[in-house]
Amino acid sequence: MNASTSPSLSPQDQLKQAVALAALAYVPRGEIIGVGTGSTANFFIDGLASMKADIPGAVASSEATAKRLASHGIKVVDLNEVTALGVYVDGADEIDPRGHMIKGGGAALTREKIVASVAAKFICIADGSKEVPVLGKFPLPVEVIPMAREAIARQLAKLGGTPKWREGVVTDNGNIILDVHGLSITDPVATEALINSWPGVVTNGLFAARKADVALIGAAGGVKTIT
Ligand code: ABF
Repeated sequence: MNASTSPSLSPQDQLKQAVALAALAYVPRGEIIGVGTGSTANFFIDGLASMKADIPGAVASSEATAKRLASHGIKVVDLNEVTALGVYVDGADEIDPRGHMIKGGGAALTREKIVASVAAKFICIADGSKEVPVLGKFPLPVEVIPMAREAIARQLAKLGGTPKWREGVVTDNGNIILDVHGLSITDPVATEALINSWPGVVTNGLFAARKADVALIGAAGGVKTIT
């Protein structure tokens, strides 16, 4: 356990908190930053509160993140009001040794990808359970315009996976999520581009064309940095 993590947390949450706090070192003073979504990102937001005087504000990747930032008194800035973000800090569902990721377990993948695309650096924060040699054990989320749900599901099945509609979930953008089970994604850049090319797909959870520049991975021995 890192000296600054909370002993009352579960071991996995301690790892999440350790990487989240380590990411604070990458926050450029005086610059607006991008902030992701999820339990690891929440630890980052809570840590960011201690340096809120050092940043003019943050762009949120979800309504939930915007609320949490605001609850700490951190100014939430619309992406349309900024031309650059020093860093984007976010968790992942899986990350491979090259920094390619699957994201979107929290259904915020599209906004996450948009905010990440504007940032100079992507800092991925994840506990060690997220590290995999090949992406795909975690079902790949795909955000789809509702009327295209079955058409896209048929296309995804042709890739060899089993798409399942995440029923009851509507994204912040009013769309649905298909989770593709059973893929082994050996070429994440090509797979990301292919799925995104189908009409009706808003985006998919592969973050490969824009991968992590720095990954902070939490393990029992401490925080491992992969660049
Ligand atoms: C976001 O939160 C998502 O892209 C990813 O699905 C998830 C990771 O969640 P957690 O940090 O709770 O494991 O980053």
